[in-house]
Amino acid sequence: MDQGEFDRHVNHILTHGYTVLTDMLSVEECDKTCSALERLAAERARGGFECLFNKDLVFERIYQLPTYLRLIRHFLGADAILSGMHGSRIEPGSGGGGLHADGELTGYLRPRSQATADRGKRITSHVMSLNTIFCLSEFTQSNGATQVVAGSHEVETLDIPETAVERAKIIDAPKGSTIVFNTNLWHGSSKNESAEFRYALLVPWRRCWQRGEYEMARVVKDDVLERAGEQGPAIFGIDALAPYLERWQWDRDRGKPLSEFAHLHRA
Ligand SMILES: O=C(O)CCC(=O)C(=O)O
Repeated sequence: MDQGEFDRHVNHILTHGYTVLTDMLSVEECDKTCSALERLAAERARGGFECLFNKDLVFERIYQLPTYLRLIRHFLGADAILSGMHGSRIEPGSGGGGLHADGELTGYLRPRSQATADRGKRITSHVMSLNTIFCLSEFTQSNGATQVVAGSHEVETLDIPETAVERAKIIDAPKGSTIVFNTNLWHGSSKNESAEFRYALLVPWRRCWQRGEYEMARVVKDDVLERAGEQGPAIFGIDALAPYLERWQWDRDRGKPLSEFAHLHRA
């Protein structure tokens, strides 16, 4: 992607709160990823659709897409961390459950984490986190595609903006596209009125100093981290892991005790 196009995506996120990157995955990669989700669907109730990078090689592709990573890091810094990787399969007749902004569970919008001094206001001066949706199906007006309220990322108050529901627009996106949005943006799936499943991957990112939805440095399997190569430690927040020993006993780059304190390692 040339600089001009990259800048257009950056500006679209700044102004509207989201952008759509096309051709992130090929049709063949989308189909393989959907098949992997189908294999995992039987275990869905027991977390089969969570932390997918640990579950099949096809999911490891996601954080190896250079343009995608460049955009994430443009907003969240070079050490941005992966906060989750969830599967989504919206059945015919489902979806459209309502609009929300992300970060209520473990992010900075967590209701219990609001301080009186915040005066009910969100952080809008900086992008604190991004969510990304990989469209494994084509996203259309009628198959459960994501809907967004453009510009709502700038609303400071915590409550849903008054006209959000009327202003929400469903995003059309070709199969293999990625929707990237500021997690302050009000959004949600729409109703799937088609006869097919709508498949997607939901892949949120945060600043390295925020807590992720999972402690990725501990969740990621050793072989997955190794295959992630030199980007792996940043993506999985290895050096962001808070030490459980004193600083002089801790190897920050490896997220483990220094070798002379290996006997203090906690699994
Ligand atoms: O599945 C979708 O289209 C929306 C997903 C969503 O709302 C989220 O990841 O927070």
